[in-house]
This record gives sequence, C-alpha cells and structure tokens, in this order.
Amino acid sequence: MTATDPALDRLYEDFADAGLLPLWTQREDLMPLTPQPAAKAHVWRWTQLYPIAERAGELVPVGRGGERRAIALANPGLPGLPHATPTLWAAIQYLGPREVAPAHRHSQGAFRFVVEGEGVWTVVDGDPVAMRRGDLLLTPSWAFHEHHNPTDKPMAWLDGLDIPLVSSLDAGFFEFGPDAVADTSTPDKSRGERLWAHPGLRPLAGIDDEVAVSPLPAYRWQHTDSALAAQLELAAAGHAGAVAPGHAGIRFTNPATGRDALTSLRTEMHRLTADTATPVTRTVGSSVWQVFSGEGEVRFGQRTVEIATGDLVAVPSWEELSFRAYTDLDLFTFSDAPVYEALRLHRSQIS
Ligand code: GTQ
Ligand code: FE2
Repeated sequence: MTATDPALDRLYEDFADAGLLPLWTQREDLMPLTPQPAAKAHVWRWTQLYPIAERAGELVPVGRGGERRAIALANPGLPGLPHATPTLWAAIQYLGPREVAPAHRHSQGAFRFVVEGEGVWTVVDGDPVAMRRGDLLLTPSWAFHEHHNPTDKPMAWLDGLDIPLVSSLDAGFFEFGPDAVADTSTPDKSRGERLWAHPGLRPLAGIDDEVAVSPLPAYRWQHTDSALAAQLELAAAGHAGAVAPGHAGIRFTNPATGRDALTSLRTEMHRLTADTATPVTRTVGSSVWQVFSGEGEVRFGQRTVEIATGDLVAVPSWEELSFRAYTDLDLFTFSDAPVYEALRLHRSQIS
C-alpha cells in the first residue's frame, strides 16, 4: 500500500469533504512528548521601550475608542500578535500631563506595575488608587477603571493582562463607562487599602462573603520591600523563610483567601543578592519578568542575556530558565500559573 493508492487518496479526499482529519498524520504536533511552544524566550529593553512610548505620547492621542496608549510586547515566535506569550499581554502604557484614559470594563483581568515615576491615579470601581514606583495595582475582571494624570509630568508603567488567554477561550466582554472621570480626587490611600491593608486584620462587614478577587487594590512598595528585606536578614542570621540563600520572594495574594491576587494571573516579586544564581527551572505555563532594579543576566538553555532596570523577559512554557544577579536584583514577575493549577496541568522541574 502506497500513498498513491487511489482508494486511500479517495479516503483522504472524503475526510476533507466531510470536515474530518485523522489523528495519525498529526499525532506528534497534537500530542507532543513535551510542550513545544511557538513563543520564544525574548528580552525587550526598557531603554528602547520608554523613548518609543514617549514618541507615541507626542503623536497618538488617548481617548474613547482606542481607550489606552498601551504598546504591547509582541513575541517574535507569535508573528503579528500583540501577545508576550500565548496567554499573557504585557504592555507599556504612557499617559501625558493632564491626560485621561476613559472608563471601561472587560472580562480580562489586569494589573499595573510601576518601575519608575508616579502621579497617575487609576480609579477602580470608583475608588481612586495612586500609582507610585514599586506598587502593584489591581484591576480585576469586570471592574470599571479609568486612569488620569493630574500632574504636569508624563508617566509610563507596565500593564499585565490575560488578553490572549481570554481571546483563545472566546470569553471576551467589554463595556464603555461614562465619559467623565468618576472621581478626580487624589487621595494618598484608596478606600480598599483603608479597609484591607492591615496585616492579618479582616473587616467584619462581609466577613462571611466569598471574595474571589482581591479586595485590596494596591500592594505598596514599602510593604513589598520590607517583606523581602526581612527574609534576607533572617536568612543571614541562619533562620528559615527565604526561598534560598540570597533569594527572597513574595507572592501578591488576596488578603481574604491567601490565594493569588487575580484569578488568572500570578504576581510575585523576587530579590537576589549580588552574585546569587537561581537553579535552572522549567515550568509548564508561561511568564513575563521585569527587572525592577539592579543588573544581572537571564539564561534560557544555553543562551545568556544581560538585563537591567526596566527590561522585560518573556518565558515560554517548559523553557529552561535561570537568573544570576550582578548587583542586588529585584525582579517582578507575572504568569498564568493559577490557570494551569486549576486545570491540574502544572508541572515543574528543577535541574
Ligand atoms: O489600562 O485599561 O494595556 O484595557 C490593555 C487593555 C491596558 C487598561 C492595556 C486595557 C488597559
Ligand atoms: Fe482596561
């Protein structure tokens, strides 16, 4: 029997006419031995991103329709798509002096992380939240949000969303909000923080409510920094609590449940002391890392790339990954881990 067998040819034609395809010709692609991501490990430089965002600020208005001056990291392995990885959106968003990004809401979940600058308030379901260096700000799925910059300086930050995931799940819904800014006040502390940013203390109002997404809209740098510093101090004194010697790490969690702050995205901050290297790890699911401060290198398999403040790194599923710190190195990261864990598809390997 050969491929030119006319009966066999007819069978394949009939498959196509009937809207059918056999497994046996594509088994290796459909069911690989290990994940075979199309996305590539890639690094974007902050020194290139920021000036490009500034130019967009001069040339492109922000307003209703386009909604945001957000410039997405496009993975070179996913040509034509504004996807950092198959599940994750990562963008630099730029808001000039006195500009407003109008209110809307969507089923995609989002956060903002600030590497430099301050002065924008993001109003989340009517609660104005200040954005400052080192802060993580949440915009959970379906919460109305708008951003306004009442200062005379521009500000840029990192947006992380699950846009590609929601797109591949055909679960995207979107609604425009009112055109006028809901609340132009600029409080130092959001209402959410005033209620929830007290360690171990939960307000009695709604204590029995299920709180699926974090009621805390902001995770402030002061808290993140002191949590990381404490781990390293304890480790230096011979106590447990750090990830490894010279490696501190925290996860941003929902204070009501202890679970991930957002339902589809995991967010963490890692601190490596100078000369510390992490073990080579592979994880199912993809991630994006941003250097918050310091210098070091990231290694994908045999390829090593130097990284510095603001640089962004996309890591596909099952890629060999490790970091080495040249100076003290703070790394923010987000991933799709909660999704893989919910589906029990998570796996990792440390070599
Ligand atoms: O700030 O609301 O980068 O809706 C992509 C989509 C930011 C936002 C993005 C969004 C936003
Ligand atoms: Fe949005």
